[in-house]
Amino acid sequence: MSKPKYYLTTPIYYPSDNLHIGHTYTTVAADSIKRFKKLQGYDVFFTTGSDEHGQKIQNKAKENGVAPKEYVDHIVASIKELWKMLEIDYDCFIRSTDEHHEKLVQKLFTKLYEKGEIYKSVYNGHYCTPCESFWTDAQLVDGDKCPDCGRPTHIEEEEAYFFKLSKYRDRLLKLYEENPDFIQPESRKNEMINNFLKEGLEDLCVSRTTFDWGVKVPFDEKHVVYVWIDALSCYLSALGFDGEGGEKYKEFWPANVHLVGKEIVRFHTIIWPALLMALDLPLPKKVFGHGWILFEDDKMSKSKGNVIYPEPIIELYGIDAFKYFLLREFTFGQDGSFSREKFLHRLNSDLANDLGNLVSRTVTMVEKYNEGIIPAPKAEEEVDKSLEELAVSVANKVEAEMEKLNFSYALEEIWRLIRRTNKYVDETMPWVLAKEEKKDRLDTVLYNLSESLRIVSILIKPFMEKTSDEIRKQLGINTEAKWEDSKVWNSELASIIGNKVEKGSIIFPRLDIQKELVRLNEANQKLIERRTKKVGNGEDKVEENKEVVEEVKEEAQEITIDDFDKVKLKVAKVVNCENHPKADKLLVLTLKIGDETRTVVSGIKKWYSAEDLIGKKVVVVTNLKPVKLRGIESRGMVLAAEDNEGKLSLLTTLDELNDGASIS
Ligand code: ME8
Repeated sequence: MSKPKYYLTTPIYYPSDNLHIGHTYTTVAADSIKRFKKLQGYDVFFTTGSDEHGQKIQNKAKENGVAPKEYVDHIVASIKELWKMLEIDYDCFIRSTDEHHEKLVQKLFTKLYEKGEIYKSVYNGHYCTPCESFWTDAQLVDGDKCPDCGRPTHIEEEEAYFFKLSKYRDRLLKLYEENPDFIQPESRKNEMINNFLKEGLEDLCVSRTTFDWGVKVPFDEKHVVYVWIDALSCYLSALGFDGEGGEKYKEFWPANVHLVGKEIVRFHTIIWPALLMALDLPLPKKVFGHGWILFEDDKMSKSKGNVIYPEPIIELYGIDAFKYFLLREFTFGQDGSFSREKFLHRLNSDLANDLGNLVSRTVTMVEKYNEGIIPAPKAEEEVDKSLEELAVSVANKVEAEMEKLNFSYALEEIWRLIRRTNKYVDETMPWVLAKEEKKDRLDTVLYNLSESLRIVSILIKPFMEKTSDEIRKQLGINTEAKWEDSKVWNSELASIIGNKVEKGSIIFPRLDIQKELVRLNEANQKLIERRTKKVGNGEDKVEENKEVVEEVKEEAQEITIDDFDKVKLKVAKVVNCENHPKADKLLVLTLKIGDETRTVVSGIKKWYSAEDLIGKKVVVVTNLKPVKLRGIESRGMVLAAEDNEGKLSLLTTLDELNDGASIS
């Protein structure tokens, strides 16, 4: 029997800047839905991507002196890097510049025109360039300001094509009425009806002539297709739809759910279904408009310097802690406020104290009291029943919550079981049973703890795959987790009796919150500074992601004195210094280190001239592997400090010392 199909999408994000925790939120949620549905036996297709056309991107590329495609190519590479880091399991990353997508847009546009759904006229309206949006008088704030970004708009008048959106008002209202789940959560539906449909819809401007970075209208090439027809039809081209059919399209369309942020619900629940109606194509089943992640109750923005990037968090605490926090802390449909304290508290309470602790004490006790073998249950008592009943009931509750995309409630149900199991340890006191040599009862308790954890390992899999795998490994389970196995206690098919447990490292160590706050804040600030300095060149962005990740990793890693001892540091005297003949930024230093003389090439010419250095004492790493820098072999590295304004200074000793002196 073929598996039921499930198609879900995230928005295709603008590659105008690095993505932040908000974009990551939607993508992580989609990824968990995919994993959950897969575990339930669905054949899932998950699309994400990038929305690359438009004036804003064209302007940004110009500012940076590169062609638009070159500009987006680099940022898209860094977006893909981020999804890879988060192990996002998407099936298609659609780029609106993909050739087959552009062809589809042209086909759909032409079809709409031929059907009389699109007509040519003149547009006259308030336009916000950064947001690429026209606004009606009623929508503007403080006279002429854009309601989205608050910047001034200006009047634009131009020849344009229009889609007859106005005629779909009644059909849209009927759609909402007949499909109460089409817009979720419910409050967003009311917003759409009251704010947009009640007053009646205006036709929609769907082409522009003032910029050319877009898909050309095939029968009128001075126009490019403007925003939404281009962006929304990505959901179809991702399935290989060519205007008529396509294999994946036939299997997966209509989408089960489009996940979007609340600010673009309007486009997905008014324009998108109207376009599909006009094209006689089936409509998606659901659009879920989730809330925004704010930073300490404020909207994140680069200019306020309060953008939270996911990379440092992931590097310091791992993918699972990050995903768990996003999905557990915020109610999906509502706005939520991010703070580092909240993140660290959740880590300590839910992951270290509740889950980590349960895994570690269970495995330790099986090792200690039964030579590492999970025993069969023997003497039962009343208290076992309540644990067992709760454990087998959680999967159904998770299913019900996931149906409504209530991630936080689904996780809360799972944590109820984890906490109940921890309480069971306190109630049954296995250490007392061991002392009193009540072996049969002890076996049952050890079994029940392990069995409860087996069930937990399945339940958390869609949200925290690595942790699920780790728990299963520690329980000696080497089979794939199956969702149905979480509904049966003492399941014969998924039996763990006789398994040898394998104690691993602590899965979530307890953190010193004050210390971590400083680390987390510094890592994010560093990234913000770099990203603010280096706008533009996306290649830098990919590199810079890697650099920062490396730095954060280094910061996260404590070293022992033995590690430090590996680095041999000495005082050296600069006996000669010359400009590198083939490089603008390099100086070639001749260093005397005791009896030895060696050449070191250093990139410090911006701060020092050759004369500044001759006769000076510096600190050099002597056991660094030699490298050739522009043809000259460098044997060692001189040390320098750099402050946050980029000023650099070479290190030396406080008192005059002979060269060759060791540093430790
Ligand atoms: O709107 N909190 O792209 P975009 C939660 N290209 N989610 C957030 C968020 C925040 N603070 N910030 C961003 C576009 N998001 C269009 C979409 S779709 C056919 C075209 C998430 O780069 C959220 O999902 O501005 C939001 O809808 C999306 O990123 C906006 O991404």
